[in-house]
Amino acid sequence: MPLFNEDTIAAFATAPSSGAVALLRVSGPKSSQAISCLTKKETFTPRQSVLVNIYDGSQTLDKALVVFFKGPKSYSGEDLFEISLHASPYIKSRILELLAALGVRPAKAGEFTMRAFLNGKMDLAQAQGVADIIASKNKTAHKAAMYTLDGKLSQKFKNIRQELGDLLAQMEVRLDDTDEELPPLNNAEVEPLLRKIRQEVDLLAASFSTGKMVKEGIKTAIIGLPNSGKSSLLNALLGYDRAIVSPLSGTTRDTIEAQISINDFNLLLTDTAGIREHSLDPAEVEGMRRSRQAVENADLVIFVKDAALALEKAAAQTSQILLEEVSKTGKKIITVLNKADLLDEKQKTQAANGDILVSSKTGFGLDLLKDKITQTIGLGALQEDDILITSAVHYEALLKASGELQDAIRVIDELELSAEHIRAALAALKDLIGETTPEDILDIVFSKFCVGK
Ligand SMILES: Nc1nc2c(ncn2[C@@H]2O[C@H](COP(=O)(O)OP(=O)(O)OP(=O)(O)O)[C@@H](O)[C@H]2O)c(=O)[nH]1
Ligand SMILES: [Mg+2]
Repeated sequence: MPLFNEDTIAAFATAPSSGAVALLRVSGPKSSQAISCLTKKETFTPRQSVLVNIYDGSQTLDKALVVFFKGPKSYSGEDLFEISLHASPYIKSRILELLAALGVRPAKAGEFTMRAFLNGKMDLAQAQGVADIIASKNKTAHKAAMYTLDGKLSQKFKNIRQELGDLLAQMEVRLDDTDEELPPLNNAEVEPLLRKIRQEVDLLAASFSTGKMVKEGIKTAIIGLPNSGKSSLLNALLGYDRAIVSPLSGTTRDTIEAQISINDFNLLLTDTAGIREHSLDPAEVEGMRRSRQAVENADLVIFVKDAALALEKAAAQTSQILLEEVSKTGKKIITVLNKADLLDEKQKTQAANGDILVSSKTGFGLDLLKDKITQTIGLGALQEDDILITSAVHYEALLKASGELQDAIRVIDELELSAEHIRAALAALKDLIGETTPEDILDIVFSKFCVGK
């Protein structure tokens, strides 16, 4: 594949705002020339770190460590420099200006990795792994990303493609075989093979919902009647006072979001306004609308009941009606009986009824709740070598392949038609590792990267 352009690009690989040192990357055909101009040093030995002055005209702008990577043995596959500068906002903006004057333009998001892909340093699935590893916030997300980066996901895609390619080849020789010299394919063997391949594709596609939760976090809405202790539970899980708590019912109006890490997963918690049957206050009505919206958006609902009221028939019934409404969304729900500290042992057994007993006040039951969360969402059962799809581009390609395979099975008795669907399934699978990926898909993949990677 030819390199899509000849520009030389530069960008900081480190975060814009913090740190003592900033790492600048310069990649492309003019990089040696540009760095020589800035440093007044003619040549750089590849992979050797040297301390040099960076000049701004006759003035020294900074003392910097420079490492040169000669293409193709570099991250991008081109001549590439990594320059460690002092992270002064002035130095950082000035060096980009000096480079621009030498014909080096700022890099776009993901452009170094896009070049690495176009120069054959990695396939598209692995490039996705680069973005995922940078974004990984916990052990599980990190593991899934490392699998992708290591090429294990690519290998899986390639194995499926190989099997399908072999089968298609068999079909195609028979389509070309007008004299019918070859025995026809035995559909009693072809069909189970196609089904097996489709099952593998479907399994990978099905891992997307888990993969997405692992990567982005489990969206969890805290729902219940007013005053049940939703905001208190949010604060207790977080370990600090994020939301306002008060004995008055109807305290929370806006939804409040916060993140925590539990059992190696990320939880995106949303505290919501308590839902009651009637309210004349427009702000509260809007708050309740947002609570219901939070349920719609959630992967998981924590439904909070008030232990102080659990033994009162009318209150328990109101809570039950709301729970039934939430259940109708089909979302996964964990019911929690909060304020357990107000109950004696006998009342606890009476009231709990399958709910998880917690006290946001004392912290009682929170660990059990955390375990229940990972269990309910199915992440507790994740195996060591489970491969997870985390990219929407991969997911869609797999769905497309699965649909084509289904069609191929349906028309299995018509060799030509069936082969056509298998060809389409193969094309979708090729998109996954970027063998034939159209440019718009590449743009989607790489636009999600940070600048400097
Ligand atoms: N004893 C006891 N009191 C609690 C507990 N959790 C919350 N409370 C009290 O219950 C009252 C309501 O708590 P909030 O957390 O504001 O309840 P909420 O569900 O967020 O209420 P709204 O935002 O109005 O819907 C406050 O007075 C809390 O101190 C608990 O575990 N034990
Ligand atoms: Mg509240």
